[in-house]
Amino acid sequence: MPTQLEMAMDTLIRVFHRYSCKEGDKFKLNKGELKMLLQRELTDFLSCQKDPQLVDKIMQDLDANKDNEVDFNEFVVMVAALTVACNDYFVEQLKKKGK
Ligand SMILES: [Ca+2]
Ligand SMILES: [Ca+2]
Repeated sequence: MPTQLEMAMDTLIRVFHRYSCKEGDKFKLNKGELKMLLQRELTDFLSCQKDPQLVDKIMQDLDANKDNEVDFNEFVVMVAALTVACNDYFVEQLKKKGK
């Protein structure tokens, strides 16, 4: 039986490849694939952002090696940053409850 953390890691890999294999390079997300992933997998995160340029901005931010594609390393950086933000919120709520 895999642990929860192992399953979470496995899920990250599977989600990335589900979108990256649709067009062009199977191991990288182009802008269309990234947009689809964000819309379907980060729906809440995206729906509270009204900026129509958001996907372009995220793409630019994530694309560390400037090849106009997001590889798995670059994708994981985004997930880690979002997870840190969620944890900050979670800790804040716990602290409020504790008082
Ligand atoms: Ca691709
Ligand atoms: Ca890249």
